[in-house]
Amino acid sequence: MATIILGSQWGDEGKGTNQNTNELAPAQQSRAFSVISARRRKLTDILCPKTKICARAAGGHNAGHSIVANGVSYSFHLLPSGLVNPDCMNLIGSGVTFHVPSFFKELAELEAKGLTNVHDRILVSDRCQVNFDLHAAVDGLEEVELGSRKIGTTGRGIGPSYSTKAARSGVRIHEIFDEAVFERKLRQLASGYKKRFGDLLKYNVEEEIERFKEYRPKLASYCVDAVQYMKNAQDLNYKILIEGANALMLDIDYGTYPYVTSSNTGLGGIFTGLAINPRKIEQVIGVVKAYTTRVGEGIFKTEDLEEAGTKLQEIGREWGVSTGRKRRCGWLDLVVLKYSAAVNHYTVLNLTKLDVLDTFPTLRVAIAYKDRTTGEELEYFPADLGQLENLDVVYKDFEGWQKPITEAKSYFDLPKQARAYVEFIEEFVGVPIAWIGTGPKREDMIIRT
Ligand code: 2SA
Ligand code: GDP
Ligand code: MG
Repeated sequence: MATIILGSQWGDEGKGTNQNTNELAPAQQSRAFSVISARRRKLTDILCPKTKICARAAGGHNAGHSIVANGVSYSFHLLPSGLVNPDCMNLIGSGVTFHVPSFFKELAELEAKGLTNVHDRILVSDRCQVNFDLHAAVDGLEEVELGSRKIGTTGRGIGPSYSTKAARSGVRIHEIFDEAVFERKLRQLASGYKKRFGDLLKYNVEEEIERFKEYRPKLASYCVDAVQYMKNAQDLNYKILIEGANALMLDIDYGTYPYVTSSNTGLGGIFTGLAINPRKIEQVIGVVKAYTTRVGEGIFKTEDLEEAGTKLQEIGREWGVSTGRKRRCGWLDLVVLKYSAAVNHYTVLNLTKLDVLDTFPTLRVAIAYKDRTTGEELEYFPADLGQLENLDVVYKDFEGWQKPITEAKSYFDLPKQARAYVEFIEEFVGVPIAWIGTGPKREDMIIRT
C-alpha cells in the first residue's frame, strides 16, 4: 500500500520531516474533526520500521529536504529521504530528471554523515531523463534572456532537461550504456543549443562525454526497470512511501505558471513518475506550513515585506536547502490551500512549523481575494494571474498564543488560540489535520489520533 506526501504550497513545508509517518495514517481518514487525543512521538516511531520503499516520482536535484535524525542534520536533494531509515529501499522513479554527478556526490555526503549501506539501498529507473551539465548552462542563459521576467530557478537545469524530454531529444538513463548512441545524442543536443546561444554557452561537450566514461561503469548497478520493481512491490503489498518534491503551486500545469518548476509536482506526477496502482493508495498527505514561503519569482498574494515577513524568515530559518537563497515569507493563504486540496485530493494534512508563530500577537490568514472596484469576492484561485494581481486579499485575524508550544505533548497542551487556528484551517479546507509540527526536531510532532 502506498502513502503519498505532497507539498501543498510553494515548497519547503517540511515534507522530509514527515517521510515516515505512514504507519499512523489509516485512522486519520475516518477521524471526525472533533475526536482528538494525542501522544508524543518517539524517535523510534519516526524511523518507521514498516516502510519498505521510499520513492521519488518527479523533479530533480532542485528539491531540498532537511531532516534532523538522531541529532544529525541531513540534506536531501535528488535522493529520497527514506535513506535515513536503515531498513528502507529507495527508488528514483522514471519521472525524475537525473543528474549523475549530484547522485554520487549526495550519496558520498550521506555516507560521510554516517548513513550505512546507502549504495545497496538506492535504485534508479532506467527510464529517467539524464540531466546534463549542459542543461544547467542553458538554465542560466535562459534566465538571463528573460531579464526582469526571470523565473528565479535553482539553476539546476530542471527546465531545460524537461524541455528536451518533451521535445523527444533528451537522453534516458538506459541510453548511457550504449556509448555510441549516447555520444551522438549528447553532441546533437549540445550543437542545437550552440546554434541558439553561440559563444554565450560556456560548455564543452567532449568534457561531459569524458566524465560519463567514468560514471558509466559505476552507474550500472543502481539501474532498474522501475515498472517491474514497483509492480512486484505492490503485488506483495509492501508499504511504499512516495515523497513529493517541490509543491503544488510550482506544478507545471496547476501552479503559478510560468513561475513554476517544469514537472508535475502534484498528485498527477506521482502516477506518471512511478506507475503506481491507484487502488493501492492508502492516503495522500498534504504538508502545510503554518504560514507561507516562496523561493524565486512569481505571485505571492500574502507576502509580507514588512516586519512580520522578516520575523517569519528569521524565526522559521527560511532559506533554501539547495541554493541557500532567502525564502520570501508571508501569512497562510487558505485560498491557495483549498485550491491545492482540490487538485491533490489530500485525505489528511500535516501542519508544520506552528511554533514559528509563537511570538506573534496577531496572526492573519487569507480567506478570499476581493476586487478593488466592485468589492466582489473571489473564493478560488484563478488561472489568470494578471487578474489575481489586481485583487486585494481578504484576511481573517486570529489572536496569537504568545507562548512556546514546542513542549506541548498533546493536542490539548496547545494553547486554545493555537487550537482555534488549527481547527479553522481544517474546517475551511475540509481536510483533517492529523499531525502538527511544533519544532524542528523529528520528535516535535503532535499526533492527533
Ligand atoms: P527550477 O530550478 O526550474 O525547478 O525552479 C523553478 C521554480 O521552482 C522553485 N523551486 C523551489 N522552491 C522551493 N524549494 C525548492 N527546493 C530548494 C529547497 C530550493 C533552494 O528546498 O530549499 O535551495 O533554493 C525549489 N526548487 C525549485 C524555484 O525557486 C523557482 O521558483
Ligand atoms: P521540504 O522541502 O518540504 O522537505 O522542507 P525543507 O526541508 O526544505 O524545509 C523545512 C525546514 O523546516 C527544515 O529545516 C525542517 O527541519 C524545518 N521544520 C520542519 N518541521 C518543523 C516544525 O514543525 N517547526 C520548525 N521550527 N521547523 C520545522
Ligand atoms: Mg525544500
